[in-house]
Amino acid sequence: MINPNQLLQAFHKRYGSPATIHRAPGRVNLIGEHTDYNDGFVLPAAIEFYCWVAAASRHDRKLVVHTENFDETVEANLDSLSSAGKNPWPKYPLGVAWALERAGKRLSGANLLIAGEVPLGSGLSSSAAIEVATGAALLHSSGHVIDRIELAKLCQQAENEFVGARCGIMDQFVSCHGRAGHALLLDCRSLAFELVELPAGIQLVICNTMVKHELGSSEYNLRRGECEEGVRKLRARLPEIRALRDVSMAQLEVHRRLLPEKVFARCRHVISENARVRDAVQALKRGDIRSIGALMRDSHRSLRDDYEASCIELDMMTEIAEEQPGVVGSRMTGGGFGGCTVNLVGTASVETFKQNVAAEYCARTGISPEIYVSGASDGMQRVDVNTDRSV
Ligand code: GAF
Repeated sequence: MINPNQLLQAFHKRYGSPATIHRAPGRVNLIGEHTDYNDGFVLPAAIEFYCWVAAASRHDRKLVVHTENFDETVEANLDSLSSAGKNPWPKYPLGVAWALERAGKRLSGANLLIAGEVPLGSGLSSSAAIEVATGAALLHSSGHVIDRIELAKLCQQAENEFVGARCGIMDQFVSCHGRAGHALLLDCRSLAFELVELPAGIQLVICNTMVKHELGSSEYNLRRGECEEGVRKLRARLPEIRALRDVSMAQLEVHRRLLPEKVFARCRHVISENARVRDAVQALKRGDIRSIGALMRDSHRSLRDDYEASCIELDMMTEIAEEQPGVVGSRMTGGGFGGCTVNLVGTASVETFKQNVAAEYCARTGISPEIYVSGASDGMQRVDVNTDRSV
């Protein structure tokens, strides 16, 4: 856990001035996978792992960004921001500055010190966390009021157009709007959202497979393309639809012959997953833990078989989890092709769950997993070190 006082000291040592700190969390998605870019529904929660950004404005148009994670510094001019270059991490903070400026938020130059604690490349949205924390820091140090919905959208634009990853809005949105103890139901078309309280006596346990299959980002873009193809082809008979969000399972079945088999399966995942998100919210509201577990299991199967976004390690991790006492449900979380599973586990069983899953996964794969227990946390905040409060 990063200590904000130490971060301020490190900032002072590096840049010789005081600073303001913002932090933004990573996320875990309970259910609703690969639905955000189909105008659908998602149910993520922000987690207690953050990206921290200490910042102070400068009198010129220069950005100096140092990351503690790689012990590297980049410098850029706000008038000539470019995404060229092989090093991936600077594209996130610079991309956010680019998107903010393009949206008419005139920024002053700034010195930034970034320290991220969201495990990198594990599907827990370390990228959304750095984007949102940097965006908030830059807006604040330039004297702008922060509108969280606009910030989420601009961070997504940065990732889509500057970094070059075609992600949806889920990760940036929950990093801005998460609430402690709650999951967030988001309508990715209207951006209307509702906070849904998580049940007492249940913990979020995140199991990191420690693998990341390199095909991940290209497969992600392929899946998006297949969903778009599905909409295009279905429109021949359903001209009113704009996205898979608008198609019912009955309509998909009726028009099945319009679609290549794989595209049909991708559409079936998205349409059934949207229904599962709504069912999961109802189940949460009535405290129906068993139904939530069943929905998580169905979600994983659908991602594995219809969407083909899982991998051997994720399947194994969920299988092992399902064998443990006290587990409510288990599924892959995030984009897939490696990364983490999300598990709901009864509080009394968490320690045994962690030990058993780690031992069994290691025995089967030779890989030691990391297992994190996290409450659902608040979204982006400014951290007031003097009063030790978040504002
Ligand atoms: C990644 C993306 F960034 C999200 O927008 C979402 O599509 C997710 O994969 C899959 O649900 O995290």
